[in-house]
Amino acid sequence: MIELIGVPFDLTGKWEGSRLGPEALRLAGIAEQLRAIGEDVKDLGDLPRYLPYTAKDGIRNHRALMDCVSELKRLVTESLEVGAVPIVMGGEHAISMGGVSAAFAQHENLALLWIDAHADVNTPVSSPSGNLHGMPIAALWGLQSGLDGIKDEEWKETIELVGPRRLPANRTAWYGLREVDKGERPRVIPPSFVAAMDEIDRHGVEPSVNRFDEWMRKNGADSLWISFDCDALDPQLAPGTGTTVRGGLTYREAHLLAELLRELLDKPDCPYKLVGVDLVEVNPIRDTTNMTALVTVEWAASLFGKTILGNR
Ligand SMILES: [Mn+2]
Repeated sequence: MIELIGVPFDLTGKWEGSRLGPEALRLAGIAEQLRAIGEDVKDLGDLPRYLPYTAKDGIRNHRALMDCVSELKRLVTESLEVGAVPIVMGGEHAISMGGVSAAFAQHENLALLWIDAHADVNTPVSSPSGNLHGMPIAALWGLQSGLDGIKDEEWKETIELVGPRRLPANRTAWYGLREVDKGERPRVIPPSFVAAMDEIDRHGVEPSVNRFDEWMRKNGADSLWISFDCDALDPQLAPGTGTTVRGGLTYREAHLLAELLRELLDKPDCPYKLVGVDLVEVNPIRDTTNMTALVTVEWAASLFGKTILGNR
């Protein structure tokens, strides 16, 4: 069973508007599309809205994010405990801390596949903007803030909330990267899996997905959380998102990626299973005719087994 969890949170990025993302994904037919391929889908509704608040000299809207992530972690934990596969509908990518940390608490050998134009592994000191939405992987890794005072205290609280385990680098995979900040670059290296757009341009989607499978097997991962930021897609295809970067995945590349991931997961000898998914950063305020939510829903349907001939 799939459980949909809406997280209308958009207070730590550059633009507000992705709080409308969960509703846009519903109107794009996420439940119907997944039911059409035989999935049992339950929509748990949305988390509450959290009010913006920034402590003096603190990280912008830190409290709101902590309250949101803490509640999401609780809901995803419950979802996993009843044997469901949660799909967390954002909202900003910072919320992924909630689902990933809940899954990691139950699956010690979890790997995270981060499909995104951005690495989102900034710390408060390395981030050019200071926006929390670019820091979720640094929090999951338990990196230090590099700052003093209230910002350091807030960052320590963040790390504690997503702990006590620290996601290891060799269970972190990036796919579709094309805008990595200078301070992030020393972190986006092996033993993590990295498939940046230039590799996908040169060799294509299939070899990179096969390399991902080899990496998963080598590192002994037995479970997988897929965190899909719609800005991994090319902005011509998915303009409705906060931080667009040209040169992203085409429609066909993205679907091939989803279909190949499904094929890997369905192999009888596959040692890892899909435990949860984020679909984040859909921002209808910046979109045209809900096309970004539509393409995100279609992508999710491919990930869960929709094929052209329907012969999964
Ligand atoms: Mn992201």
